[in-house]
Amino acid sequence: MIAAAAAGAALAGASAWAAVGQPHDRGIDLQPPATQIMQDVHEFHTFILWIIVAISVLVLALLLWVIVRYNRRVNPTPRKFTHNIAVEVLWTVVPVLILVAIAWKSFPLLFQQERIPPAELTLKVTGNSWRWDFEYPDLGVQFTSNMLDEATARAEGRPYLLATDAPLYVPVDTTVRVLVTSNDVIHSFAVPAFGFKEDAIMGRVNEGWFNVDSNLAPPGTVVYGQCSELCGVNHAYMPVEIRIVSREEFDRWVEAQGGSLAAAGSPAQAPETAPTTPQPAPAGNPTR
Ligand SMILES: [Cu+2]
Repeated sequence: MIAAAAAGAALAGASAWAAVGQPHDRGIDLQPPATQIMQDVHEFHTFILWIIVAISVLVLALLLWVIVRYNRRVNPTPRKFTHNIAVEVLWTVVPVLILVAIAWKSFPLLFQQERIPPAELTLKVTGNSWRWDFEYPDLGVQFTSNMLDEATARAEGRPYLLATDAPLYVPVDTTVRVLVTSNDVIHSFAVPAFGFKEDAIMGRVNEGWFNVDSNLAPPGTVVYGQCSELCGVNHAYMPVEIRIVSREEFDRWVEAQGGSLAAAGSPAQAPETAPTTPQPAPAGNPTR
């Protein structure tokens, strides 16, 4: 699907970046995944979809059966019994089994999302009314990302309401720990292709992580996200644009931003070494 998006972008002559997470004609279903987590979310979604289809078909069949077989004309004198042990056991046990099956699939996924693996890179995201501030604290990179105005977006062939004047660069196959907070009201940093959504709350730091899989989203892919918490009048105008790049290109970008790769944890400096030393838990975050 990403390849198709790449072809689409190339045909449109839009940009060298293959866009994901952008509306398109006859679009249905979730966005193409860029991380293994989102790949698993896709599979879980398919699993749940088949359960829903089976239940809907069963209920529809039962309704039709009752309508046809037990209406007043066909069945003028109904029987008066009120209990049937077999049916009662069945309609209790079967839903329990369905719920167990859903839990068996969903809980591991939830734990995987919430348990942050040793990270090579830390990204701090701060929500503002109405823009995002991004920071790689270990690399000395810090910048503000505003939505691209309509004229510029149209001129550059980039999606208005999704493109930004300062995209965030993220290296492939790198575990990135994300700290999310806010300067004012509650925002939510959401990147569907990453399977990532975390509330940005003032005075608190929420944590999450992602690792872009180069098999799912090769360097040159751009993914889009948005604020997913109704945060005020310009809520719809604080998009997220993330460019997925190789580690080499990421290093060049860091240097162009005035950052330093000398800091520990840089993927270019220490790809083989142990992950960065664990940092103390963010203050004021008692729930995690
Ligand atoms: Cu917001």
